[in-house]
Amino acid sequence: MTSSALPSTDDLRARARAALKNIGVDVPEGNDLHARTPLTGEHLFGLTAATGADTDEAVTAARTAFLTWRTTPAPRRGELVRRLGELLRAHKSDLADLVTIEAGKIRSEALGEIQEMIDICDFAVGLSRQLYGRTIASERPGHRLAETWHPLGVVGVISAFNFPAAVWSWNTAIALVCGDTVIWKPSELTPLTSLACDHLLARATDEADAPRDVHRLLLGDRAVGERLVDDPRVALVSATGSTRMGREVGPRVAARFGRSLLELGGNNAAIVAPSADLDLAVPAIVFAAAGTAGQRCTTLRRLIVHRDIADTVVERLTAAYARLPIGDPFDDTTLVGPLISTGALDAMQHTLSRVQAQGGRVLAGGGRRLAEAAPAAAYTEPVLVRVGEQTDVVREETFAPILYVLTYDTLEEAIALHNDVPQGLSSSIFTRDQQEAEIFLSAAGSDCGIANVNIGTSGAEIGGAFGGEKDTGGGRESGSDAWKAYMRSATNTINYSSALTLAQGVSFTA
Ligand code: UN1
Repeated sequence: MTSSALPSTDDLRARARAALKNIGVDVPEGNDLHARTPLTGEHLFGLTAATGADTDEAVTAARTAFLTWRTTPAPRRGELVRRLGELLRAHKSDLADLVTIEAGKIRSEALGEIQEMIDICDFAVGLSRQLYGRTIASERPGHRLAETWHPLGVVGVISAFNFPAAVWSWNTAIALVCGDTVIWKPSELTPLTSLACDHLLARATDEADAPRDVHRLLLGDRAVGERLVDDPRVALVSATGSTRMGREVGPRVAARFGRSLLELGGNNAAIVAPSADLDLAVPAIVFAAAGTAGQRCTTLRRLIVHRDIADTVVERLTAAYARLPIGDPFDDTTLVGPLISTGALDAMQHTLSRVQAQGGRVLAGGGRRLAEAAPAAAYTEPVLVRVGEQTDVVREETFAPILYVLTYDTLEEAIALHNDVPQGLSSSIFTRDQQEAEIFLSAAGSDCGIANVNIGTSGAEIGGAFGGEKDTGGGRESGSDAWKAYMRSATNTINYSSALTLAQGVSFTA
């Protein structure tokens, strides 16, 4: 199915302008960076990019603001984030418009992304009163040992096009309550969303009487990111994107003994066991694989189905794929919007031809849509591909809606297949057998940072820590105790006796 006609680029430009105006952002002007929309693939606005000097000045300003912010009581820092959350609530619809216009998300998922921002603000406000350290039993009489958490410094946030607002908020809301200041280098593909988020935070800082430079936005290309990566004044670089990007960022930050938090590629799989409730599993699989047009880092990319039910599962998925409404993401009936660019479509088609050359068989989808109506856009049918084995193409992440279907006979084999990829972000098992579920969640089961039962791989809540192992980079963001990555701990030994007692029984009396 292809849903109704596409909006024109002029309509989208007017809608973006209106959303920015409601938020309070002046329509930007410049020539070195282009806001465009994947809905038509066309240009919206010209923008100005940050220079190297702008980047250095932003780090200086953020560093200066840090010196005040770090001693502002954490619950007061929380007031800034509470105000940001209120502004996000008030402008939820405007922000979602920008996310749809720039990232191509369907309305419901764009609103969901803004909701995720509101949720992390709420979480961070609570956290601002819970940055707990521990008291540790000392081996010495009259001594106390304590663990104290202090702000870290300037945090550089590098984010990707696919969650142009939420990933920034996970990092920023937590970093701000932790007493850090933030410099944001967003994707070049989503500058308008970034301007809107930055402006709302600036409004919140004014209203909460916080230093303006607790946050700085730098629109620009890779050179801006590289400068942040190499600047020793940036204490933590939190980068979301491809494994290739992480392989460059990680060692460069480590070379100056900076910290990095990496959220890189995923190659997420779900095991479908013979006892699975298919009425639950099939729609969960379709959302995880085709939702966001396959452009989440948590997108389901591999389905490992028990041989006895493989034909039934494939038949039901094929039927569901045939019903997927593809087209204008502003149309409420659409479930699959465009890919971010024709380059992404080319990469998808290249992967499909490689996997077919390796014996893969396309079971459903894969055709291009709306090419006549919008030749510069990239609408595609999500595709199901049956593969006999996990070839090198299957083991790569292609950022597009391709779901590979593999079969298994024993759970042991399924888990081995599951873990036999370089990435380790998200995973799930569909089963009604508790023993199978527990084995999958155990130390000998999924090797991912996220492991689920009877729910797909994508769409995690903010309360849990988010991130993955192996080529996914090892970082944890968002909930649980991910905040500790944004702070430094100090161990304090306090002697409240009048005697000098040395640890480990050492005696040293002159
Ligand atoms: C991403 O794709 O970079 O779990 C983040 C999810 C979302 C976040 C995805 N909450 O799918």
